[in-house]
Amino acid sequence: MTETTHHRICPLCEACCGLEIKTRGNQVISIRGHDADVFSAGYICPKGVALKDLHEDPDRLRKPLIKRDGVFVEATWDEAYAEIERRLLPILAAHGRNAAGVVVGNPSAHKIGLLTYFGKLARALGTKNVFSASTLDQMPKQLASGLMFGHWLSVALPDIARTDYLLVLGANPLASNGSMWTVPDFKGKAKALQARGGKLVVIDPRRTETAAMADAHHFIRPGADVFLLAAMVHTLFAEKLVSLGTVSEWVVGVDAVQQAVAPFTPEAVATRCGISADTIRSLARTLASTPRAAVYGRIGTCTQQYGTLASWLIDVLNTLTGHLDVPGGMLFAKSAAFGQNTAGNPANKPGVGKGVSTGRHHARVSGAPEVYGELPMTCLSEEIETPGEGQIKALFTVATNPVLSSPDGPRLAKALDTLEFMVSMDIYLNETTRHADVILPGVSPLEDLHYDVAFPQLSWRNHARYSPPVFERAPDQPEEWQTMLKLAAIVQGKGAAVDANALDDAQFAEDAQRLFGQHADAVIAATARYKGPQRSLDMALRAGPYGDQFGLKTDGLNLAKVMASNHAGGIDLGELQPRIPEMLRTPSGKVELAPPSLLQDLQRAAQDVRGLAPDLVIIGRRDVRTNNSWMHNLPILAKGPFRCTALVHPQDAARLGLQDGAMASLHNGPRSVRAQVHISDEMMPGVVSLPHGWGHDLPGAQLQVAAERPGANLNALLDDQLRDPLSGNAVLGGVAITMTAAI
Ligand SMILES: Nc1nc2c(c(=O)[nH]1)N[C@H]1C(S)=C(S)[C@@H](COP(=O)(O)OP(=O)(O)OC[C@H]3O[C@@H](n4cnc5c(=O)[nH]c(N)nc54)[C@H](O)[C@@H]3O)O[C@H]1N2
Ligand SMILES: Nc1nc2c(c(=O)[nH]1)N[C@H]1C(S)=C(S)[C@@H](COP(=O)(O)OP(=O)(O)OC[C@H]3O[C@@H](n4cnc5c(=O)[nH]c(N)nc54)[C@H](O)[C@@H]3O)O[C@H]1N2
Ligand code: SF4
Ligand SMILES: [Mo]
Repeated sequence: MTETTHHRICPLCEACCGLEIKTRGNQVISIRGHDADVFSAGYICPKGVALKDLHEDPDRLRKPLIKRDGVFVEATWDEAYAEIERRLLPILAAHGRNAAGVVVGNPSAHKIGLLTYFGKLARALGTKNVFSASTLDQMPKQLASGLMFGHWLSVALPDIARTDYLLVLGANPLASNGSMWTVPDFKGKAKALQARGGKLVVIDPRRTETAAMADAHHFIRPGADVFLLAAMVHTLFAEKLVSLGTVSEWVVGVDAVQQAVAPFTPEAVATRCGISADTIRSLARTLASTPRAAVYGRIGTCTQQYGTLASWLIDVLNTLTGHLDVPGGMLFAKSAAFGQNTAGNPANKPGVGKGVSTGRHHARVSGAPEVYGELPMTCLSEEIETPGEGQIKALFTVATNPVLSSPDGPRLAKALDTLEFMVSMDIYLNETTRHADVILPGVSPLEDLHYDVAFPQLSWRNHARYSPPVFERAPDQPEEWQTMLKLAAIVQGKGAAVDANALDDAQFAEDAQRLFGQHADAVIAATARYKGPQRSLDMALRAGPYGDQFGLKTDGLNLAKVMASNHAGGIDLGELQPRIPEMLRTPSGKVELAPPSLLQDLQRAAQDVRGLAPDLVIIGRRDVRTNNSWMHNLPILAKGPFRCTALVHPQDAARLGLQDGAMASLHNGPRSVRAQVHISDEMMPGVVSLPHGWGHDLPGAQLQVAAERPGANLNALLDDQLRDPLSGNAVLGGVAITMTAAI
């Protein structure tokens, strides 16, 4: 049989690397980086290679499962849809639309079918009970960026190829490969920065892989970033270092920021941060005096009680030091399709917009405000448990495993058992989907077409890349967008027999009408060769900032051209460029440096400046061979040293009587887990690190490889009541624990 070479973007993490995949028949022979890829230039990590194991994993589901008398049995797709219709509709009829909840997880961000069609299911359900991994992750950054720049995905990105100083807080891109910043081969780019005389500085409670290669690393007490950042802003004003540079006429709120940070002198915050006042001043001065400099913060700065404030202050620093919207500083990507901050469609006017707002509705039990259409994930258990109007009785989970990935997973597991009905779209029978009544499997990534909807909006360089499926899917296996449309039709009472393609045609026509009005028919005709997400993609590319405007601009982009560039590694659209004011979508048409809700929340921080540090707190950790909770079943990644260890500083180990390699019990109130101790001076004294996504020893899951070394579930230790009040994001780090040697 002949060998075929395919080029495919890796869908496993935000780096979006281009892969070269060789196949013979239906066998994967090899996976390596695609050297010609215009964006990732051959870079790859071990997870990319593991796509072969994922494709071949015997535990990966290939047929729908229906639970009958407590046991899962294989079913046809028609049987599964019929079961959902039969069980779900009476619940909606009896208890109303809010009786259904939907939870969508991280892999959906990497699937065009799930990302562009999930909203259709949520809208068809008409429920307020929509949850996602965003509130375990980046919602603070999205809210802060939305308030400042006008859209949830208008996130400023370090121009790493041209900067001379990069300050990184709460991110470890050497393990995570970058987040809210699509930057394959961060290490290579950081080394190039250092080679041209630039500096990388890391602020992290652990001396991470990224910190180890940095020019300087400062430990910080978990959760204290807001104090450090506010004191740096304070220093800029106190030492007259504020200089807005090219964006000065487009920024409002500078005076209000100056007033708001007045209490945060470096001396006032030093103990709280564990960083000296001199160091804080010096960080601020270096940032101000380096012409090309950038500050980047990620999950460590989000998953804490001041997550939105910290995310905001990072961009306040970038702005006040003249680094916003300049080469070598922080720039905004201009994505070829689906960007809400590009002219794109006629309704989307450059420079001003609706901005963002929160609290259009509230969680029933806690009263937490809606943010970006969602309620906090940490409200899910109580919304299922608490009786009354609007109680969740039926749940859809889509590509998510919250029993492991959300705080107080054991509580959620119990709550899921009380549901009247649960449907999971997932590729595994795992810790969460074992609670479902019906599981609908997605395709293998190698059987799926791919275009990144979200990540080009967060990319270090502009690009457009499309991957066709490597293998054909089984004849009866639907694509995930089709499943989503079927579910949407069922909950609308249109019947399980409805034709998903016909529904899609009708909905596309509606979208075209809404966006293009009198030109809708021409748009429908121009994109008629495609269906499903491909058709939406063609429309978005053609109407987008580089688009062919449906034939008006002959040298512009369309899907056919992007497809044709697949083997050449995609289409490079150049370095990021300054985009203010055109990219703004705030009602004022300005960068809002001082959103009132943030100034108000800063007072909460001001009252906590002298807060005492607990003796021991816990934080998370990522390893390059893991991906949240779901890749521990792949042999190539699972081999090697055991990774789910609790890192403890030698002083803490001595104080607590812990031995290297021995087991310890970790306690947080009534919650406890056991984990293996690894003594390491990588840790800041008083801080323990345990990775999340482990704990594969729960009965009923079908993950043979993962179960061999299950590890401990960090989220069994965390409380689901701690949140950043503005964004609803969970607090996943800096939580006080106690630790004892296990007997
Ligand atoms: N303590 C602590 N907890 C954390 C974090 C932390 O740092 N510390 N990080 C948080 C973050 S950032 C995130 S994003 C969340 C992630 O949490 P989740 O969004 O729940 O994601 P995963 O745990 O990765 O689970 C992904 C699920 O999707 C399934 N899946 C994989 N591919 C596909 C597919 O193609 N189709 C379908 N239908 N399903 C698929 C997998 O089998 C798995 O069940 O975890 C959060 N939890
Ligand atoms: N290999 C691998 N890659 C991944 C993932 C994975 O699970 N495995 N998950 C993906 C996902 S969903 C995401 S969201 C991204 C996340 O990408 P990153 O944000 O880079 O994630 P981490 O590697 O967890 O780095 C967070 C860092 O914050 C530090 N930290 C903890 N608390 C604090 C604090 O209070 N302040 C400061 N300054 N630092 C703190 C931690 O020690 C850690 O080094 O990674 C993605 N990529
Ligand atoms: S860094 Fe690894 S997992 Fe992430 S996209 Fe690249 S190859 Fe895939
Ligand atoms: Mo994430």
